[in-house]
Amino acid sequence: VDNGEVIEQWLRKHSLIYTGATRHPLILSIRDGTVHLSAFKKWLGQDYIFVRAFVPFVASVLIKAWKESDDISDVEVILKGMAALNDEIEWFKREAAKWNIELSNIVPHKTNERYCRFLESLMRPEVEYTVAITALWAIEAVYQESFAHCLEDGSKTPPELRETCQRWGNEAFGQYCTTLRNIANRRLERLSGDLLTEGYDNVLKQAEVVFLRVLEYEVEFWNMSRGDS
Ligand code: HMH
Repeated sequence: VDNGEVIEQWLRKHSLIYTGATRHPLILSIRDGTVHLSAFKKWLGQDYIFVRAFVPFVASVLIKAWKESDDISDVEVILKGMAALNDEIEWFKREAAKWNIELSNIVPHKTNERYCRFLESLMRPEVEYTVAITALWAIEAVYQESFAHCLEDGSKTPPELRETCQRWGNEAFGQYCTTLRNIANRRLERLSGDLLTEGYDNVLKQAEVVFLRVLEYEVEFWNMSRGDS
């Protein structure tokens, strides 16, 4: 039986945790304008640290794409993502200055450290490209869906936070996430069909577990910014 693409199946199966990550109370508070600016500032400082660790992770996915991918255009997609991260780091610096946040003084929160260590574990060469690209898609998709929600009609996002929401909620970033999902689906689909590949089932399971781990870390990351942990 064909139940559609692998990621769409996962999104149905794990819809509760997915919604938990993409419709977190912090995001809902930005959307309805009740967000505490202290929570936003805490998020900004911690996310700058996260993004700095995210760059080498994306570089590791790029290397895997170059070595393992069946489609040469994957490398270009990931390279564009890396180029965008270059702008993103500069944006964080400008945004932090606006809010009087001294980035060099930010101490990484335990939750952030755990998430960064998880990224580092995914950088190991033994981690398959399929698993790594699934993680990359999930990490980007959570931010895209979360911040796009804050820009929908009827949202009361404070004007000074709209630029932040635009950064991940814009159309082009949405397109990038769709492309990553298509790549991940293509790889996962190949595994599903390839019953003869030793450990095929294993890689599929690993990718699903990594997807769930990302969602858990994303929920914890939002929680941390609200000051729940
Ligand atoms: C915690 N997840 C976190 N930070 C980000 N900047 C993204 C995802 C998307 O890039």
